[in-house]
Amino acid sequence: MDASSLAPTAFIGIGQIRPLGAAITPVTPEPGGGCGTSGGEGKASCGTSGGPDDMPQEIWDKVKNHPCYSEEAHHHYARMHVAVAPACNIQCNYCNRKYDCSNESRPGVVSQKLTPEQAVKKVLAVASEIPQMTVLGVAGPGDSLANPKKTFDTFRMLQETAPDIKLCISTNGLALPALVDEICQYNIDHVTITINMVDPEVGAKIYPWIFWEHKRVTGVEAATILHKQQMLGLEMLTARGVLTKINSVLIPGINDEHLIEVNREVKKRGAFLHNIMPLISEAEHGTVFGLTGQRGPTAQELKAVQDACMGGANLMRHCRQCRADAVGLLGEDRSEEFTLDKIEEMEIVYDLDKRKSYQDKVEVERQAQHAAKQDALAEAQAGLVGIDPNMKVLVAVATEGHGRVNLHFGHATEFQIFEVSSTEALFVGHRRVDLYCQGGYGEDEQLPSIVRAINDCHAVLVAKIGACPRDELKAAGIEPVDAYAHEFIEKAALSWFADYAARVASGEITHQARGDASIRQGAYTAAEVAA
Ligand code: CLF
Ligand code: SF4
Repeated sequence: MDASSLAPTAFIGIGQIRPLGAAITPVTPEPGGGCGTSGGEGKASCGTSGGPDDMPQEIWDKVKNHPCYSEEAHHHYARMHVAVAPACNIQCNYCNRKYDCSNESRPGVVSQKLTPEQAVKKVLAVASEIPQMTVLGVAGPGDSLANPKKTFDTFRMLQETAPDIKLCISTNGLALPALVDEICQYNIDHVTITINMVDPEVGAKIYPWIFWEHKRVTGVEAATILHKQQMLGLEMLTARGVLTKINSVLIPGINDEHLIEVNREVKKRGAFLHNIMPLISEAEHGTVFGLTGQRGPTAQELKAVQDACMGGANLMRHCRQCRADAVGLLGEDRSEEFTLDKIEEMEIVYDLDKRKSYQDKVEVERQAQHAAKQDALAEAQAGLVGIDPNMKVLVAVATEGHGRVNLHFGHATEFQIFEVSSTEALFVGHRRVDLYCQGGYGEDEQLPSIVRAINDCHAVLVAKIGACPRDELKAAGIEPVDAYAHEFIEKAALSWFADYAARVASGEITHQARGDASIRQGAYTAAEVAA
């Protein structure tokens, strides 16, 4: 479907959604205890973009090198998942764990299931090869806490051998309250709970059944039990100072506006972050939603719900909806380098001192980048004086890291999206795309899908771009810009915006609203980026 042809009624307008605001009364978390890793005075009020000045030191220490809990950290630090938890105690209409594709990147997908012993060996292998891998997560392919022995055995063994690696789990929450003490015992500092509803009537449309007290429970009764367990588990973790992130899957027509209520309720209970993710739904995945034609949201529908939640629980917007065996920086997947066969042949040397000194270097580079970016931004902001403060546009950015516009259009497998105005360039998400440049030449068949993915953007900032995609983007109304190659992203975006606003003011161009964009649903192209 061409995103530009989507009916306007398909969009959720900001005005249609009740904004969150000052009316929210946060519940003061109970005093911390246990765990030995207390979060201090309740939760910090910053989002993933926060830094050391925005939160208590003990919270910053927990998030500063966790790529999911700190947006900035995800450019520098990697995570890995080990697929030790195959079973699940509920059924979600968007999940089918039988589907497996090595090119597919989405939750529940995995190539090899591991025993705890195999998992620990794999973690040590990755830790010795990727010293900036700081977090081990158990995120399926089933539910981490429906497999408590395998999950906790893995963490126990790993703690004994690699104490510097942070432990993280993701759960549907059904078994959470009963296992909070064990979570604290293993110093698991980060817990994600997937919460898609706080109203069991909504929940009954998402969860056909749960397995509870040795029997299958269905319908509203099942959703009621799940809801109570999720809320109780969240409150218990907050009381113990464990940082919690809430993942919510946005399912148009089922829980889209309802997620604002979810955001309000989880904030009340002390959630550190709220990650609203798009439903991925294709018939080929064999899920109930895929087979019944339930669509995922468009990019603007997702953004509208996220924007409406601003002011509530802080948002994560850089999630990549990882596989249950993902390895590497968010957005890259190196799991194929660490299959069991390959690990057998590797010389594994887990060297804590070497890892620490590497991470110290990463921190030095991070600080230098941060300082240079602040200088660049101050310079760019001088050019924004007098621009209509109500004018906001989205720009897509091709980057391979270091916070700069430094990637060829044809080499991008995703674009970062920034909302630019006269006051700031704000990261609001990313869009995965098919690789345009395949084996050294442009794949013109990919262009329409790339245009659809960034169709709500006014410009795309790249290090370089060929004549053909340049013309096609222009024809679609998206300005290809390579004038800011290797510049810091925010500075480039603001400088382009100042120039754009000047052209609008002079009458050279007319400012027009853009359309909507599609979110990539199927497997992504795993083709190698041409050298
Ligand atoms: Fe893994 Fe999740 Fe821990 Fe991160 S992922 S268990 S919190 S270490 Fe991160 Fe991946 Fe999004 Fe999850 S990008 S799907 S939010
Ligand atoms: Fe699948 Fe996770 Fe839902 Fe279980 S909780 S059915 S593993 S998505």
